Amino acid sequence: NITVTRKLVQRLIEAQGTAISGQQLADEFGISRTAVWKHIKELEEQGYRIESVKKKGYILSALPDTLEPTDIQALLKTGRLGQNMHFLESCPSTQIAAHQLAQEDAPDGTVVLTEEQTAGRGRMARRWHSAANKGIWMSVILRPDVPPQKAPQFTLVTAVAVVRAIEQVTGLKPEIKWPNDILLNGKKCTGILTELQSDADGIQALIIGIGLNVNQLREDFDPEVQDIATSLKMESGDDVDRKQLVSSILYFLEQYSDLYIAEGFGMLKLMWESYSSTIGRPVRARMAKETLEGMAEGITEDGVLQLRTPDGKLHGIYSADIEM
Ligand code: BT5
Repeated sequence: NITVTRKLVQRLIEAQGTAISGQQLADEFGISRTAVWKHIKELEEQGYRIESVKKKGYILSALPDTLEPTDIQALLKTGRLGQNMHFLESCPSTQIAAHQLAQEDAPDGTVVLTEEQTAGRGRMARRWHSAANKGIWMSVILRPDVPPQKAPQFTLVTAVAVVRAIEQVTGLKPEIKWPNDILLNGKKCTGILTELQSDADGIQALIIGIGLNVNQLREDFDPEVQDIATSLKMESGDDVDRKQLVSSILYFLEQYSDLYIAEGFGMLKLMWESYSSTIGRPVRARMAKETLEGMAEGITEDGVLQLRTPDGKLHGIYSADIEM
């Protein structure tokens, strides 16, 4: 049930900067050239920048800063991820919405996106601050055919995908802090939360939550995180196109999760380690019952952090907060 206006945008996005004449668009959509022109005007009012080049036609030169799903889908280069996309103007948490959809049999690759979360969450019931209209607050439903013990690595696979997408879209060079943080200049720009729906038959669904600070300024952050958080805009000095970023994250996430499922963690472990700020450094790992200090030597094939304490013992860390 997509309107002509939306289809027109998709057509202009797919043209990738080459002009399409009003006549051609009129023919394709079975409407008059005047009607095409009216749709173009309407789109300009919505914030789309469209140049009309004499004798050539229309070129789309900029998209408005919205998360319009049909625009994102026109940018997508995936087979499955994001092909089914739910957009919510505001919601408590995209994780909650995605869990619900997964129970209702939403297909592998379903994405939930929102402009604002009123109860965004991190690990262990911590809060995730999600300023309205400034970030990417997204959950992806995957239904991989792997045993439950292979689930935790999806957090690491997702971290690599998000780093690659940030690099591709902004040129920034993020680092990964084990297990689920992405940092720029030592401050957190992304958190990842992987949750599981499983039963006796194994994994029913993975719900991968990604919170990415994109266009916030310092004052847009809650005082609680102002000193530890950063955004892509704060680091690059530019506004960043959230639609491109979503499309790029989904592209890399599909590539890397398929690679992980087909060939195991080997390749991705190497990539993860190359982006890691944790490995090869002295760290403090705060866990529920104890705190250990030592050298982070690497991660295992299972994604477990290997920490060597001064007494020479090697400890496998499954879950912790890392301080450096
Ligand atoms: C995380 O937890 O980093 C996982 C965050 C996942 C958020 C996404 S958004 C879409 C989806 N829907 C949800 O409801 N959640 C997911 P954790 O490692 O526990 O870190 C939480 C800590 O990060 C908090 O205690 C704060 O210190 C800090 N924090 C909160 N909001 C932040 C922000 N916007 N930027 C940077 N740090 C933040």
